[in-house]
Formats: sequence, structure tokens, C-alpha cells
Amino acid sequence: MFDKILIANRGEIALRVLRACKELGIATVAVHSTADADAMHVRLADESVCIGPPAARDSYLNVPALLAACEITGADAVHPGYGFLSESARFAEILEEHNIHFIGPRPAHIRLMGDKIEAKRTAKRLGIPVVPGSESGVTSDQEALSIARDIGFPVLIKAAAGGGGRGMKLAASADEMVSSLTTARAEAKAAFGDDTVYLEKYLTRPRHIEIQVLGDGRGRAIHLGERDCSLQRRHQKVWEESPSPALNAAARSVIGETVAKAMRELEYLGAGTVEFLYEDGTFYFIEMNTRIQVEHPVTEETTDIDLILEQIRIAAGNELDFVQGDIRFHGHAIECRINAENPATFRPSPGKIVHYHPPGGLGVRVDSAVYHGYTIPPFYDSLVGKLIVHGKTRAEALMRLKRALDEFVIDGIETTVPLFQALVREKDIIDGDYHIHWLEDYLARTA
Ligand code: MV4
Repeated sequence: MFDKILIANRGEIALRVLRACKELGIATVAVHSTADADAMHVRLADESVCIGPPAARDSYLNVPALLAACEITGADAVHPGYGFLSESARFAEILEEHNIHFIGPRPAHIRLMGDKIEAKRTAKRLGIPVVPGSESGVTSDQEALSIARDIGFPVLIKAAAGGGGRGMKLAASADEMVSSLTTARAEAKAAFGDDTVYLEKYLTRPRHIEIQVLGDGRGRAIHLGERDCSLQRRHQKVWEESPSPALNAAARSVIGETVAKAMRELEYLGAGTVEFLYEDGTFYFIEMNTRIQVEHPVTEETTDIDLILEQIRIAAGNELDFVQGDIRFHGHAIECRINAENPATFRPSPGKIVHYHPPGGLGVRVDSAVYHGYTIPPFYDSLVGKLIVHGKTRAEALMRLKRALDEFVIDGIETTVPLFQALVREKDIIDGDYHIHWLEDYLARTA
């Protein structure tokens, strides 16, 4: 096992990793920008190193500074959390070259899944159902038109180097195709330095359902069920839950086993998420994320598996110590992302928290790094914390969510708590009847 882990992140995920390290008896190193000197992860770590000024590119993304921090402290492994350097194949390679373990997948798998065309080709080869579309990058307008006619309009043009909704353009008909392609290429070139684009049939009202996986890099891999992440605004997830209100146990086990088998064949190492769109009872692969995700606690609550601890164990070369048959799914979990934002306009609202009282009690978990008197700096994302509730049934989880939201006191800044207080009272939400456009439709309707 590792002796000392450097946590290359901030906020609630830095704290989450720190907690797993403490439970494993591993020493911790926090890194922080000058804006985060008062952060909770810095206070709770065994050691801390300042790695640069506030801007992330000069601190949390500063690879030489992170290497120096490893060198100074003697850390033998780095946990990247999510965001920042978590999906940088190059960062993982550089650490390896310095004999420091990267707590995450192998660089080759990070790189493979970073290319959305290669990821899709790999998924298809491994028996995972994919969205109908071009099998590779489209090179000419003629080719694009011909493929679009085959799969049928509307089609979505996506950047090979994109992902997470960045660099997508819709073409409703053949008339729009050439201009949409030109725009998509130009935007992809500007955003990613790569103008390769591919085509997919556009699914109009799907759900976003993702499967959590763990692999030990030696051909053992399991799935930990799904999370329904359909409730989102501008590609920022707002609410995640498991199980998905749209699936039954049989459908879950079919897609889960398909994904787990593919991960065994890949000899995938670490935690990962395979993302699908789900429409009319059919799953369509879109992307794979080779990192731990913000919403991982939902899966921890329904499986009782500590995903961060497993990431660390696997990265240290341990075998998975359970097989698929050992995994039991119980109850229902819902996560709400509480952001420091105006709940109607979503304008960021950084500043000082003058009163803080998180909810508690049975089935209530709050993953947050803020505290009474803490000032949220304006330089990073606006996540204040995640409220995760668990109940025996979805109805119990919803009831618990309602009362936990009413208990939550965060004064001094605006937060999205009132948005969730409204959502838990909406019929479609109570019925689990929603899709990827539901929240934006609701916000437009209630504006
Ligand atoms: C799609 C789609 C419809 N059809 N692909 C957006 C994020 C990126 N991961 C994939 N995305 C989409 N891909 C096809 N073929 C609709 C979306 C999409 C979306 C997906 C998941 C969650 C929220 C979304 C919001 C808008 C569009």
C-alpha cells in the first residue's frame, strides 16, 4: 500500500479523498493555491504545500509545481480527484516517469476514451450498443450528407476531442448540414486544436444514464449499477439518483453485465463511468469517463462500497476483492448539488458564509468542504456541497430530501437550495418522469 498520497485537488473531493486515506492509515499531502490557504482540505491534511496563485492553470493544473510538491514531501502516489488533471493521460505518464503512482486508469485508456471516435469504436467492438452514426471522422460534406441520409435527420455533429456537451452542433435537415459542419469544425478547432468531427443520430428526449465500473487491470471488473443524471442545466448536472426511475432490475443487470464484460476485455484499471443515452427502452453509448465523478456517493449509498478506497487499493496493485455476485443493490439514493448561485439566474454568488448548519440524521450525508465563517473564493466552480439522501424506497428518499433541505442553513451567500425545495414538490420529479431537457423546460416555464 502507499505511504503518502498527495491530493491534487481542492474542495469537497479533496476532503473525500483525505477521509479515505485516513481510514486506510495513509499519510496525506494537501496542495493549494494562495486563494485556498484557509481551505478545509489544507487544515485536515498531515502536510500542505502552496503550489501557486489563484488561477487554476498556475496552481491545480501546474504539473511542475505538483511534481515539486511530491518531491518535497516524499509522496508516493497522487489522487487527482475530478476535473483539473484527472483525465490528463500526459500527467499520468509524467508521474509514472517519476516513479509516482497515478491513482486512476492507465494512460493508454485515458487517451483512448479522450478521443470520442476511438471510444465509440472501442465500445462497439466490445459489444456495447452505440448511437447510430459515422464510424470515423467525416472528411467531406458529401460524406456527411450521405451518412446523414442513411441514419436520418436530425443529426448531431460532435467534436472528436470534445465531450461533456462541448463542441456539438445540430443539423435538422440536409439544408443545414454544410453550414452546421463548417461551424462545428471551426468551433472544434478553436476549442480543442482539432477539427475532427463525427455524426450521430439525434435522440430527441432521452435520459442520461451512466454505469459505474471498477476494474483491477488484471481482467477482473464489476459494475455497480447506474445513476440517472438527466436533470441538468447547460451540461451541469444538478440532481443524480440511483436506481434510475426508468429501469427495472432485469434491464439494469443486462446493461451492467454488458459493460462489465467489456471492461474485463479491456483489462480496465480503476474507477470509470460508461455514459449512455436511454430512449424508448434502448441504451446508446455516448462516452466513457476515466475518473471518479462528482456523483459517486449515490453509488456508494446504494452498494455500500467506498469507491475512493477501492481506487486507492487498485492503484496500489491489489486485486478486486469482490466479484459481481457479491454486489447487492439496496434502497434509493438522491444527490443534489448545492451551488453558490442565485437559484433562478444561476449567477455565481461567492462570498462569506456567515451561518452554516448542515442537515443530519438517518439517511442524510453532506459532502462539503465549507464551514461556518468560510469565504468561498470566486476563482473555481461554485459547488458548496452535495446533499445525498438514502432511503429504503424512492418515496422515502424524497421525503428525507425534503426535510434535509428544510434543515439546511447556509447564510451570507445565495445557494440553489430553494431550487431543490421547489423540485421535490413537482409532480414529474415525484413520479420520476423526466428527461435531459426537463429542467431547462421547467426553468423556462417558471421564469
Ligand atoms: C447526444 C444527444 C442527443 N443525441 N447525442 C451532451 C453531452 C454529451 N456527453 C452528449 N450530449 C448529448 N449527446 C445524440 N446522439 C443529446 C445530448 C445532450 C445531453 C446529454 C446528456 C445530458 C444532458 C444533455 C443535454 C443536452 C444534450
